[in-house]
Amino acid sequence: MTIFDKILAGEIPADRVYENDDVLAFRDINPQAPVHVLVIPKTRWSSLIGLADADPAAAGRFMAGVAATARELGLEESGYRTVFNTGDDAQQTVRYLHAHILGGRKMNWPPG
Ligand code: DGP
Repeated sequence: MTIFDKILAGEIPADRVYENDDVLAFRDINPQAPVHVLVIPKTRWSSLIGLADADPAAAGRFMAGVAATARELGLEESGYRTVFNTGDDAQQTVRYLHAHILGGRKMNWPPG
């Protein structure tokens, strides 16, 4: 059980910005950009690695939910960055698959 399981279950509060049948999106508690939202699938995977064996349709609905969240946030015109941290080297801290959506400022490349 991770903190994101608890947010999805409504057991702990989060600043929810978008939800559909497949995903829940809420603001990151430690924002790295003016807009920093996390999108989680309602079906649990620990990381992107889990998607390798997932039903491609379910994986696709998750990605569509990420894009729909960015649209809901009004980021389509300016653009935005999506990040998936996977495992130790990427410093994934919450072992529940989540996409970071970052926007509202010019991003740097390469990322750290
Ligand atoms: P990472 O696993 O490194 O991809 O990032 C996890 C993110 O989750 C991190 O940016 C901070 C955020 N986070 C951790 N705990 C909470 C929480 O309880 N509520 C919210 N809204 N965000 C959280």
